[in-house]
Amino acid sequence: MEKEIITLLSQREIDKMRTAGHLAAKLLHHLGTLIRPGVSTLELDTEAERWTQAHGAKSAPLGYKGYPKSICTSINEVICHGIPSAKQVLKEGDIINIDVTLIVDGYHGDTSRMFFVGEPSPLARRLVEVTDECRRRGIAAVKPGARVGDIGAAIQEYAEAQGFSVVRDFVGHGISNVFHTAPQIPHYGERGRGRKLRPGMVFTIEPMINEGTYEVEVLADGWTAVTKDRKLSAQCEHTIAVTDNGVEILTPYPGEDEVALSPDAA
Ligand code: EYL
Ligand code: CO
Repeated sequence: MEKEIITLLSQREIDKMRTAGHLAAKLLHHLGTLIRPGVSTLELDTEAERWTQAHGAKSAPLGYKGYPKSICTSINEVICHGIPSAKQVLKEGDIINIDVTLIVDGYHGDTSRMFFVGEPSPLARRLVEVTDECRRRGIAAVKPGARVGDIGAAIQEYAEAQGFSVVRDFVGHGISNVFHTAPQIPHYGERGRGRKLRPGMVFTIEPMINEGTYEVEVLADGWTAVTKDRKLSAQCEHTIAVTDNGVEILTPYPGEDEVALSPDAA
């Protein structure tokens, strides 16, 4: 197989990715403060678009391949690409992923996380905690010289040991002044396989972890991806950069460490 070209970003470009990423994380936090029973996902989308424009940024999903809204809102059995709607009203016990991608000065920041609507079931809470830990472990596998397969292996090993499954049909992706580019980052795989990571590579890690089967079904709307067995799914996403000695999270959530060095990095 021909090797795809993976663009390495300059320090100046990574600075722009950081600006976009930090603003995306700030929007995600803002939307989180609005979550409560009775709020519709359309209200979240409307506020996201207003906030984005007020901050001089652009929503990347809006119009991307015809996508009709500014954010994705994926509730319970929805894996990803849930479309905000007035008919979709949050209720006590729901778990919801909000996924935002902002464009600032031409560069993208892509991040998502789970929120609880009131009190989740113990199972839902555990699924969300495991998904968060999967992202953390995937990011910790990133350093120069490591391979793409190391990331997926770290995620898959932990998720399956916890009794959950890893979605195959959607993967992380390179991101820069384009929304989606090489490399693809599967959240499953084998250590030592795949492309070698080099300083300047920038991509997302966005594991989708399911309670039951990893199989996906896309609803008749053509966008919404749900679990085939309609059991719960959770996802969280960061945009990261490979640095000279490890990894930088470009979309740190308020309170989260901005720079996460690999455990064995200097
Ligand atoms: C648009 C395009 C099918 C998003 C992401 C919105 C949705 C379904 C075709 C990836 C790919 C968000 O946020 C994303 N990744 O982290 N497409 C996306 N769309 C869309
Ligand atoms: Co995203």
